[in-house]
Amino acid sequence: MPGTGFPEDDPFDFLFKIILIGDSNVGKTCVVQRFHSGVFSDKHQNTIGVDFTVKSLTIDGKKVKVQVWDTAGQERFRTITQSYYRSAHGAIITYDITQRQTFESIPHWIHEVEKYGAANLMMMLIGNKSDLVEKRQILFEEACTLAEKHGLLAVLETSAKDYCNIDEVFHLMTKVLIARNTHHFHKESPRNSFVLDSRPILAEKEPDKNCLCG
Ligand SMILES: Nc1nc2c(ncn2[C@@H]2O[C@H](COP(=O)(O)OP(=O)(O)O)[C@@H](O)[C@H]2O)c(=O)[nH]1
Ligand SMILES: [Mg+2]
Repeated sequence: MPGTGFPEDDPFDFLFKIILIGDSNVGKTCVVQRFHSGVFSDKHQNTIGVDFTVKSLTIDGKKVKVQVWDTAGQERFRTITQSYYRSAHGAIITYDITQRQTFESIPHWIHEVEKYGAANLMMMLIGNKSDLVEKRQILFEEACTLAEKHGLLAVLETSAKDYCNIDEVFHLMTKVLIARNTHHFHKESPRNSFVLDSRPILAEKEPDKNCLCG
């Protein structure tokens, strides 16, 4: 079964470091907690600096350790956060589908990754809180257009609350990182150069139906 774990002490084929970035309150900590332990907590706790969790997954027959770094979006932690971009393989840029200003910050976050991350760092966009349909301020198509413009890998709408598309985000990122490492892509390759047609992989379902748990 794809995505199942394996014993902690087993040898592994890959170790990937994935960072979550985005404005405060978009749900980064909840997304990471859901992925890591399957739980959702309603309480908002400010993330101080950077937290990390590790999860082992078996994807395409490969044993992968996924280190997820949850960052604080607040300006005052920015200097701590920047040093973590350097060794990351993937960045998940998160916005809240009910808060337009968090979507408008995305170019800023992309710029941060470009400035501080490795040249081939893989970027993905997630629109969290997809359960709050009635409060939606950003259409899925709008996010796809932005992702395409910046050459991001994919866009997925998630709900940490409803456990929707959470595992899919990490599985997709991991699959692509495995493919890239298997094909010996070099550090100096242009960003996301292996992506088919350099188009983002968009959800296969219709907008608003891209959540399987609706
Ligand atoms: N409705 C809804 N609320 C969420 C979701 N994810 C997070 N939240 C809430 O949004 C707030 C901020 O979440 P948090 O993970 O701390 O955001 P962070 O600052 O980006 O780490 C908390 O009150 C969460 O309960 C979600 O998918 N749906
Ligand atoms: Mg947080």
